[in-house]
Order: sequence, then C-alpha cells, then structure tokens
Amino acid sequence: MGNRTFAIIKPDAVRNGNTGKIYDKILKADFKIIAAKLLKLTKAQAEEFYAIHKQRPFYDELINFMSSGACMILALEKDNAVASWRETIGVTDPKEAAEGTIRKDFATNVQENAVHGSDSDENAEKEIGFFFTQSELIANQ
Ligand code: IDP
Ligand code: MG
Repeated sequence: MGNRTFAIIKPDAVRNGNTGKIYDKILKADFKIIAAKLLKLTKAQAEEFYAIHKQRPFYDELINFMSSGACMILALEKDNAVASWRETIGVTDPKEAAEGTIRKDFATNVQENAVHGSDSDENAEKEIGFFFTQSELIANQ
C-alpha cells in the first residue's frame, strides 16, 4: 500500500468557506499535507483530469463545475493513504455518506461533493504528478 494520495477541495467547498474546516478534518485524520496550492482549473485541465469520465452523462456539467472557481489542490501522506482518504471523505453521493465524513458534512449534492480522492495508488501518483513537480512535495516533515 502506498503512503500518498491526491485530494482536491472542490469549488463548492472553497466558495462556501469550508477550506479551513476540511483542513481540520485532514489533520485530525493524521494526514500530512505535503503540497498545497490554490488553483482555478482551466476547462482543459479539468477535461484532462476527468478524462476517464468522458463517456458519462454528467461529464460536461462536471467540467463546468470543476472550472467554476478556485480549488485547493493537495498531496497527502499517511500509511495506506488512498483507502484512508476515501474513508475520510465518504462515498460519492453525500446522501449515502457515513456520519462524520467530509462529504456528509460539507457536500451539496452528488456533483458538488466538496472533495476529490484518488481511487488507487497508481492514479494517486498520476494525479499528484499532474499538478505538482517533484520539488513541490515536502517529504520527511
Ligand atoms: P468519486 O469522486 O467518489 O471517485 P467518481 O465516480 O469518480 O466519484 O466521479 C467523479 C466525480 O464526478 C464525483 O466526485 C462527482 O463530482 C461527479 N459525479 C459522479 N457521479 C455523478 C452523478 O451521478 N451526477 C453528477 N455528478 C456525478
Ligand atoms: Mg473517482
């Protein structure tokens, strides 16, 4: 199991002033933030990041949403990071998400669901590499 994952605090959560509260959840769940940047994605960046969902009916809306405002882009470190972060954020649809998860507490709906989390070690490394250079990752804190 890898010890890094990739997270986004999505535009709905940044817009609603929830960045700080979500940072608190990240740190209380014992993740280290090893890189962070505030970024308004271009449509092209959002399209490439979510290319895997191109065939899904919500793709165009998702691209519009993800490029609609600032995102907080994060690389996180913890043992078993991918699974642990997925557990911390909860399932995609906040109506189904467990109590205390970030999506349960901060998501608006299945699309505007506050945060992203990688779904595998391989994708975590790809996603980190998409947004951060190697020298921006502050390891061994
Ligand atoms: P995940 O973020 O929990 O991994 P995915 O299935 O990978 O969920 O979907 C990526 C993102 O696409 C979701 O986080 C959400 O923003 C959006 N999305 C997923 N399913 C739907 C849907 O049924 N309607 C609208 N948006 C959706
Ligand atoms: Mg996913």
